[in-house]
Amino acid sequence: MTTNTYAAVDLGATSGRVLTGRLDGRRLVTAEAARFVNEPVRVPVGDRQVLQWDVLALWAGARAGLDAAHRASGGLASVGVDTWAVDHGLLDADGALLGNPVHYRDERTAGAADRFFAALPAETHYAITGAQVQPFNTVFQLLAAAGSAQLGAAARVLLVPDLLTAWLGGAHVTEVTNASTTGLLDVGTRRWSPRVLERLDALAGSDVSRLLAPLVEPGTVLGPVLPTHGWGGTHVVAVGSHDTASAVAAVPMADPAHAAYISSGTWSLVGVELDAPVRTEASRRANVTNELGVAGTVRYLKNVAGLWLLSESQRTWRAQGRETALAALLAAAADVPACRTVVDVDDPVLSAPGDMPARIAELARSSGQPVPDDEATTTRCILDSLALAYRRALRTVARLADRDVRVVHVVGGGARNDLLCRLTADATGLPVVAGPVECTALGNLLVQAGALGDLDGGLPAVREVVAASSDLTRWEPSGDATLWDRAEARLDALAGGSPRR
Ligand code: LFR
Repeated sequence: MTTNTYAAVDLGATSGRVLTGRLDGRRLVTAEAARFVNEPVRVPVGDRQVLQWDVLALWAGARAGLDAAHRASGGLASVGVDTWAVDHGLLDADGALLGNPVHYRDERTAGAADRFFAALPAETHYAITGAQVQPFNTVFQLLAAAGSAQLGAAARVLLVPDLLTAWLGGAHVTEVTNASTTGLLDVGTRRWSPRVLERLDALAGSDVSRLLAPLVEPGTVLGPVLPTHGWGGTHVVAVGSHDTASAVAAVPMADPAHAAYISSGTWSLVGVELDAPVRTEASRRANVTNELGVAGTVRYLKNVAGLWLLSESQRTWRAQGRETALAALLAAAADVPACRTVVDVDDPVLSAPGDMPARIAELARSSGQPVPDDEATTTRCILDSLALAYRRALRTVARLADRDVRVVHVVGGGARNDLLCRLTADATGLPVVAGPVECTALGNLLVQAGALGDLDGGLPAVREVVAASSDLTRWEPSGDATLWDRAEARLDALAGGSPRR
């Protein structure tokens, strides 16, 4: 038995946490050292209110958690950082951060993708990167920032987890799982794509690509923490720094060839694990992404809007002094008839922060469906619509990857949303295995254990440890999918008659 304690800094779009883990035989014993909110802030820049991450508050929360973890454990063996994808900070030549990372939900990238694809056809870009097109991909963010004083002054660009990793240990690197979300990486070679970089530089009118840091694979020990932190003996390890990569690494799939996962948090990432990317034209048209995973894998998945719709609704209701406790919302929603109203959860009107219940009501009204008008009907509409979106995404991914999916694993915060898990089983017609909730942090911790030589056996071993260390709940499908078939047909009809992918 090893006595090493690892610490995971895991930052999500609404909260951050520091978890410690220690192997006890084939089990991982975890403890929470800190949990803190992540509250993005709008700040005027010129005539715009730019939505930014409060990265210094996140750093302070992580630092305090690591201090506590260091004291409680008698010394941490290692630390690894994961966060959401695509966003980044710009540093000057001294290594000072030039400004807050801009939030991927900020509107500054409007039109950037079209400008980029006018210079490099979308087909060519996908054939290289295998990356889905989202308005916020790093490549479009950098293009949108072209000509800004900040980009002009920058000597380095670091993705958010790499920024915190640099503050912990000093090294400037970009970890590949997150790099694969930038739209700048060749997913086949796992290296930056010279062709894409050359186009970005030409369009931006400057040498943006010189800002990129060298790539590292997850599981690389980067070196000791900076002496100034006062945690002598602790190493910084590059983990799957994209939160979804850490989560997928830890999904307790016994047979990955016949399993799908839904990493269910602010987003729902619905996909399968592959050995090689799928970069067909059909895949591009369906906007399925090939993100890099831990241990040489590919995460072939679709981004579906997730519990963001519910958390934004709760934020709105809280401001109105109304009911927001999740248990109460789910209990009330369970009594509303299924699929009464379904909306396209990926409708762009739902992507920016704001009054989600009002926007959902408007989508229902304009499509001639019953209008959700209270907490119960709105929550039910969100959960039914999510389950329906999962069904479609799963079928698309399985078809394009030629996979026979027999079980769906739901991990992350959504794993404790019993109603959503049950609806997901019903809508997909597949058994759902729910848990663990803290899958991302577990994946982060166990990649560190592997990097330090405390856990052999790669991903199968990681998943065995997760299964042995977690309480998992199984949900069987009800067997009658008629309701969901009809709801899907209704949504297709609303989308203009053509079945959506
Ligand atoms: C989930 C996630 C998704 C990514 C989105 C934006 O937290 O990392 O994988 O597409 O956030 O970065």
